[in-house]
Amino acid sequence: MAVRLYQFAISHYSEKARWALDHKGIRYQPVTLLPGQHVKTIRALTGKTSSVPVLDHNGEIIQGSSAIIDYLEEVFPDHPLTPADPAAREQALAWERRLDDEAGPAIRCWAYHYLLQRPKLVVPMLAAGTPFYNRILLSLAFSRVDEVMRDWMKINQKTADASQQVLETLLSELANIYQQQPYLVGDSFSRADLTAGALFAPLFQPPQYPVPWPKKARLLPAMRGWLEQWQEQIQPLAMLYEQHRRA
Ligand SMILES: N[C@@H](CCC(=O)N[C@@H](CS)C(=O)NCC(=O)O)C(=O)O
Repeated sequence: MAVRLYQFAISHYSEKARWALDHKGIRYQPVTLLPGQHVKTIRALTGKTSSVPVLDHNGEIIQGSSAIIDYLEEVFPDHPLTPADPAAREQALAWERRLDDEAGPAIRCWAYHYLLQRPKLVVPMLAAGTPFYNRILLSLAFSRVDEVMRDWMKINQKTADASQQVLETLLSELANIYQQQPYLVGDSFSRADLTAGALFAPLFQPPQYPVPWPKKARLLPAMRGWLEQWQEQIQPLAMLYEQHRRA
């Protein structure tokens, strides 16, 4: 039985899939691609869009973190991540959809806007898990990398500011819930919590996440300042990750 996960080390949607696989104790082989060079490989696999993560289970190809969790739940039902109760299930899926649609893109836009201004920090993160020469390649082509990434994901000061607003709303709401109860839905850990923990991980930079996180002191002051200001709301997510992220 072969399970492969096509991914970027840095991708927080890939982290969702990695966490779900680890939660279920499924052995898998990560296939870590370099952003940019991934397009050909992923399109050949899916025949569709080029986004990661993509799961290959004995030739069964599933693209997208949420579809991957659905598939794992069906084929590897042990250690479930979806509540059995129909109402709780709907609630967990609704949280996952909202976090996927709002938190994921906002964290990415906000973080890259600042990190792309620090090539020495972001290049090792983008190339993590791939052959060492990719760092050199990305460094040499950095101005083009910056241009393409900003263009592709519509990253600029205005969108970063709008993303920050989205994050503040979500972080306040999540912190408020986690202050009153241990999980977003019902009384056990579910895909809703997993999605929150994985997508927000770049804000608390857990050591298990397979990229070389930059030292706080080297971040742009605007990024560092905001992270410090929102530490209290970020903390419950960091704790959730620490408690539930099995290696
Ligand atoms: N909704 C998708 C989003 C995946 C996504 O946005 N992946 C990004 C990396 S974080 C990606 O692959 N971008 C490059 C591309 O689309 O070609 C999921 O949950 O998997």
